[in-house]
Amino acid sequence: MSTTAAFDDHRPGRARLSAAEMQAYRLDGLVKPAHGLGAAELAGLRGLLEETLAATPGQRPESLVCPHIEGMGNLPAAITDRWLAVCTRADFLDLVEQVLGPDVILWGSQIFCKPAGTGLRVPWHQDGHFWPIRPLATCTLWLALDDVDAENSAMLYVPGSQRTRTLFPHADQPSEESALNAEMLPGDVDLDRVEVDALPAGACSLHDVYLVHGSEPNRSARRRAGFVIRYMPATSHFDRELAISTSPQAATKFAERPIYLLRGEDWTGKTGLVDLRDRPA
Ligand SMILES: O=C(O)CCC(=O)C(=O)O
Repeated sequence: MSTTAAFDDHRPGRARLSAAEMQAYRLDGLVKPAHGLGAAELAGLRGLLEETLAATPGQRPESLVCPHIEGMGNLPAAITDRWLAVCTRADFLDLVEQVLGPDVILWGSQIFCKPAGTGLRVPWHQDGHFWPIRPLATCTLWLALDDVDAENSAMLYVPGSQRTRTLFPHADQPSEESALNAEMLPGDVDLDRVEVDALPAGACSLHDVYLVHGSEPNRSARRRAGFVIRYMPATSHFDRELAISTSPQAATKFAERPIYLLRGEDWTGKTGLVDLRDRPA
């Protein structure tokens, strides 16, 4: 497994999506920015992942929800603070600000670590089916902690499937073999147009809340680990009353979890935000 990042060490200053990257996000619903982690940062995060897995015995590693929040999954602050620092990185916020606008909320994160040979399937879905955000809007940053490709079950997606800005029906299908408890109907997934979100370790992709995506079980001999960070614009409301269950394996605790304002202003005033705008990068 490679531990060599494909990028130079992160430099201070703003990270930018190029015009072509912005266009790809608008057209395809997913973009792989040229910006990524340096080798030392990647090594640190992979160590943090190992500590997190060691601290959560008995939990499926595809479904470690919100490791940035103390107490979620019984994680200690010594671990959660470091995941929170990843979620609040200035360069990541610079990237998502370009697609969400200047008012940025951190409302969730998840480790999707599929062990070699045993990783669960992530059924075809649109994120927005599961999430109590109104108006519906979120940009997910998927950060590769291993090299991920078709062989070790990288995320699959249908480019352009986000463009209708509608949610397709999802059928309830709770299963111990699956990381989510609902799946889109087969006729609504255009399998002829599927692409692979292949990324070298340290790289990330950004995807839209309406994008059709999923992933297969990991049948390879290589682990497939990613850390996903969920950002929404503070012009939307995270409605804690609309809490629904997303996963057979994980407690999402939508009603009580801390949700953080990271940049700009809270325009709805209804979510109940923790102000982290002054947190040092
Ligand atoms: O990592 C995966 O396989 C799925 C991730 C996903 O569904 C998401 O980030 O929204």
